[in-house]
Amino acid sequence: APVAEEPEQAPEAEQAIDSHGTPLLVLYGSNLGTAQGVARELSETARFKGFESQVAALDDYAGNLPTQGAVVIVSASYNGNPPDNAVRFMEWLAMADSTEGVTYSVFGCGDRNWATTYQRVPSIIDEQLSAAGATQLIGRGEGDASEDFDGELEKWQQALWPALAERFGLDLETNAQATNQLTMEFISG
Ligand code: FMN
Repeated sequence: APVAEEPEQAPEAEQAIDSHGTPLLVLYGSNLGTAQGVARELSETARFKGFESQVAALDDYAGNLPTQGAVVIVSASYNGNPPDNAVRFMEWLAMADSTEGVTYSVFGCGDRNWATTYQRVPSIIDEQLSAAGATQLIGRGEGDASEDFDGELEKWQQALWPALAERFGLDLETNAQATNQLTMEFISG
């Protein structure tokens, strides 16, 4: 009998804090691996912060977005069109009745060299999710491959984690600081 494919797992990250187990699904639309790589890193960070996190392609969750926890979406655009593994998702989303109960945030991987369609797919995903009733956790992030992509990703993450902490009543910062404190005491001791 065919075996159901397991969702991709980020490598087990060492946990800095106790697991609270809040689900964080990280979905990507990616042809060349940039958005997929960002998604994996985000999921690893999430595990480190005690989330129960999985990574998958957008198409694996067309019509099937979870309402438990949060969904983070990272996508590229190709001449304004979705990457190959986000085509079905975009088709579903354009017709979706309701995405109520879904809490999400989008980070777009783009390149301003494609001026007229810069960030086209991530902006459509963001708009359509919201229009169908989903709750936007924080504003969309925009990484520009021709500019400071990593800086933009960092800035967006600096808003993402505190927003998740607030939404789900988590104590991520205090725990992270406690860990830093311990590390410092260890080093100086
Ligand atoms: N970026 C945009 O913002 N809008 C576009 O329309 C767009 N079209 C692209 C077309 C081609 C053929 C290529 C190679 C890149 C394009 N880009 C565009 C940039 C990619 O979306 C960006 O490099 C992204 O990080 C690639 O992600 P991936 O490696 O996950 O596929």
